[in-house]
Amino acid sequence: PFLENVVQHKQFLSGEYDTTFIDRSPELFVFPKRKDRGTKMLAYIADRTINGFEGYGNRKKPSYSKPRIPIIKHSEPIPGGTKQILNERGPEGLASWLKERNEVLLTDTTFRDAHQSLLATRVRTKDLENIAEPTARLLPDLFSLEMWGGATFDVSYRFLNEDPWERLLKLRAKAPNVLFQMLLRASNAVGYKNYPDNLIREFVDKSASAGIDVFRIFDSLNWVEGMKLAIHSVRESGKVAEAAMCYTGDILDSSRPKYDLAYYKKLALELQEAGAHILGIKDMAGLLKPEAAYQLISSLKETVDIPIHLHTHDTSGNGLFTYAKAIEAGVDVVDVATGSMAGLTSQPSANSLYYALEGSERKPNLDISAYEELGHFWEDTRKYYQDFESGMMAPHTEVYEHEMPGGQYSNLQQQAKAVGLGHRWDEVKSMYRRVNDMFGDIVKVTPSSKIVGDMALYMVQNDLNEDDIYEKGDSLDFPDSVVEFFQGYLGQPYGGFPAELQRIILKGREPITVRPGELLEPVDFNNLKETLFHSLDRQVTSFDMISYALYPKVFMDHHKFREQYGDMSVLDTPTFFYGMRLGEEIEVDIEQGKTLIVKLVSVGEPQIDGTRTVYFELNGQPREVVVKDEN
Ligand code: 3PY
Ligand code: ZN
Repeated sequence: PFLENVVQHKQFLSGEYDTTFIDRSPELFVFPKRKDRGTKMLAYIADRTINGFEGYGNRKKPSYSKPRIPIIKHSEPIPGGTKQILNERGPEGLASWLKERNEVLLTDTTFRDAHQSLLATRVRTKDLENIAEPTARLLPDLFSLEMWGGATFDVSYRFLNEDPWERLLKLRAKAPNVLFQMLLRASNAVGYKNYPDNLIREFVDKSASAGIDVFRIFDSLNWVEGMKLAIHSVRESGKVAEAAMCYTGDILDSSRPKYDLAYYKKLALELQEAGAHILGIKDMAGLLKPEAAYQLISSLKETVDIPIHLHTHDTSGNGLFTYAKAIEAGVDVVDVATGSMAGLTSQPSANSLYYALEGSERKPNLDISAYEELGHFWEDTRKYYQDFESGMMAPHTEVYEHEMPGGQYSNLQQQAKAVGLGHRWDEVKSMYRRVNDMFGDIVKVTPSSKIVGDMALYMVQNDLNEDDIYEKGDSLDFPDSVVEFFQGYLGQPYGGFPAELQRIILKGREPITVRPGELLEPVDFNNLKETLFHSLDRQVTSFDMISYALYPKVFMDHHKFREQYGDMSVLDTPTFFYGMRLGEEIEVDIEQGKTLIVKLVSVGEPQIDGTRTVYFELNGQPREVVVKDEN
């Protein structure tokens, strides 16, 4: 409620982050009466203790040592950083400042892409909050912290039952000095389909006022037409528009000329023309080979005037070599992750890059021992999420063949297992590549990558090969996502759709060629507010409205969860996932200055109605909770 109140406050909405208004505004502390928070929380803990975390069964709670947090002096002022440069000079000023740097700058992705790619996006706000201030104090020279967007938005609600807007506000309060960066899927926002234009504008506007400074905007087909609205909205909000082109194919492979150097040069110019402050190169699968990076960056440096920011994934093990060549060619910023959250499907390690650039005049400004200390925190915290690790143990060069994005690999593998194709995973991977070729060799990144994955699974599951699709296609029911893609609802792929396959898949439906946003009804926010007010039974924030408009069911499920259990983001991560061990005692800070002490005393035998009674002590008082044993 405190955050809800703050977020509604006119001084907060004005975008000024002078937080003294909090102290001056007693109305912020008037909260709606809470029903017994302790009882709700015990119900959640009891359920996890008996039934485990959804989809993972009731595994015994492991013992963890407390993550090591670097010791910092909270009383000292937080050193200034790029956020202050943006505030003082504006986005163009920041871009010029960037271009003048001799050293390479770094974006740390640990709070977003690193865990999206290694731990299925499951890292919780509580853990991020624990390390946000040390990160801000110890790494003030970062260009930015990528900490929001991409899959984090829906996964927060869907699997972690937390509000992503609260994450943003809480982290911003702890890290006021480094630019906050998010990944925005242009007209797909943080979802998997195109949304109405006014929703995109509203999303950008509110994300900017809640604390995002740099928006990395990409379109899953590199369709610039689909990116312009998002770029303009970011410019309107006074923030930094980093328009990114997704790197696909291989500019070194002359037998595959579709995505050659000329293609990227033209695209870069179009993005600059569309208003980009920074040009992003989003190598989402890690396909950019070192020599290709050298050639690409060198020629883009001659093509555009804006700074260039490179993103890659280390899946093949060549990430650092690619960065070394890109840095030699003059790239301005690269994306890295804290050492213990780096490598494999994540970003290359910041620490390794630092040492690799020893002796180079482009070596980044950073306190390497501080980075190592932050790495200790992540090394310890990563253990909480061991059930979400992908199982990849070593560099995986097959990525150059299948071209699957870092964030998709483990996801599609899970999907394959879910439909009984776990043992045919190798076939799924090669089918993924064949589907790409059938679709005309397209850019594969969320959500276009999901469509290629859906089609590959469909073909393997139904034992169909390429010829079958052309011969029997008229009688096949293709996955909805594939049909919508061929209808043009995600935009237009470079080079167009393959006509014969489009005819087979659409079966007489008319495809569109305009921007999908032009055809979508705008969201009626007034109406939405009214509807939500009745179903939430509380004041409705702009954040609620946006989230509901993007993900109605996911948002309402989250609301129901909160009604039932309260805000469980206050629990420590092991308790959130596993509940408690017999005899264990934990402390839960449910709000500033209010701590509950919970002890699990005993668990009763199952009853004939399938329930068990779980016995706790809450602040020393006995409490019982009855839960259904789902085992
Ligand atoms: C996302 O859109 O979530 C991505 O990380 C794409 O690479
Ligand atoms: Zn990525």
